[in-house]
Amino acid sequence: MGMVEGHRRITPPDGMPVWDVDPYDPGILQNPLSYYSELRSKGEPVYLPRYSVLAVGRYETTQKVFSDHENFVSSRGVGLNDFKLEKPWRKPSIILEVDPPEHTRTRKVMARALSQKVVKGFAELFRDTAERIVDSVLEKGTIEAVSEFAEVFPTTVFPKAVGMHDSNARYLVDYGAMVFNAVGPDNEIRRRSMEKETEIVAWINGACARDRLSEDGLGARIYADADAGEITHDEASMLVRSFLSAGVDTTVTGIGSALWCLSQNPGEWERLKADPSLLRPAFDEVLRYTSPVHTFGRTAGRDTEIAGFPVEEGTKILCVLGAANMDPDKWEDPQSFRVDRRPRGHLGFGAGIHGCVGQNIARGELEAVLKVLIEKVDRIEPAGEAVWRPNNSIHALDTLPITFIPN
Ligand code: OVM
Repeated sequence: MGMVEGHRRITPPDGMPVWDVDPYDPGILQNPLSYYSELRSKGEPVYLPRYSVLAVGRYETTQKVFSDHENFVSSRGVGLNDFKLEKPWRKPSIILEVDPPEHTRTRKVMARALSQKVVKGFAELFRDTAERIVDSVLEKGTIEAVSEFAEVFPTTVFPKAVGMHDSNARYLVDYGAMVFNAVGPDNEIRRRSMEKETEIVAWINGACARDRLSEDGLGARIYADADAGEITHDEASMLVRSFLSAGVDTTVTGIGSALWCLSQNPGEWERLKADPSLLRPAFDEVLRYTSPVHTFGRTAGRDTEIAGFPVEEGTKILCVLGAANMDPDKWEDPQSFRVDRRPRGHLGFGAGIHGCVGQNIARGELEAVLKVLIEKVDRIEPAGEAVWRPNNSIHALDTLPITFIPN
């Protein structure tokens, strides 16, 4: 059996479009727009011989495949490795890399811990932290907004929300990069982020233990559900690991990308300042426009079809969420950033039963940051070239020079 990147090599059916592209080329990962449009224009699905996978990028099909958990499973991994055939780099997540019925129980526990009601309890923490950071950047004037703003907010509030006794901002950010790079191929980008794997994984796993957590955070809520018998205590520590895997890099990216969107579109910044009811829609538009998670995969759990083409069991399908979020058949003038677009159905949080379970807290963080910005800042101006950082599944900035001008 021929293997490619940890999954079975497939033979595409006659007539399926074939494209000799490497979607994990650093240049494409940094500036993916022309790759997105070419992918959509080839037809669907497209066979990529480089990795022997299918790819979808038109909105309708991407949405459909990504949310069809019966045909396209998550339990075999959401990256290129087929967990049924090769051992994954870490123990599979018991919420992300699992299907119903197992998924249903852990999802329920996580959804309850991350409910709107719980997130409301963090409002003051989010607000105070946002004020402190914005005051400090206004004093500096010009900053590198990834390291001095975007990374600072989540690495300050998130460990407190989870209730971590000891936090390490560098480890949290670097672990996120590992987790998201690991869903891609074994390329240079993935290998580099794994260089400190042993050290970082040891720290992360240690931080998930009950005795490393306070009694009033998100972690304690999960362990309380273990006490109540809904999950085991080992499962509780795995769900805390999911917080640390998915909660930091994603929100760092969201903040950085929001600052980028608003600095590049001063008219939209003015509209947001004039109408705070646009805070939430503006964040959704940031997600649609920048797609922080640009690609996640699924595996055909049985023989099935996509857009009329047969798809055999074991086939990996790349769901290019970034391409779907820019599909002109779905979105009017998709390449314009509009704070009042209200992009219903965008795939920035995914879709279906695996749709982002942390989106309440992500929204709470972003809305707090944007609210303080519109209260204190007059203008947000580019102060140099923004550079994107290649990652196999996250589309994030590496450097973002920005000048903040106070009211
Ligand atoms: C996890 C997890 C959940 C969502 C995203 C993610 C790949 C990880 O449960 O570990 O990043």
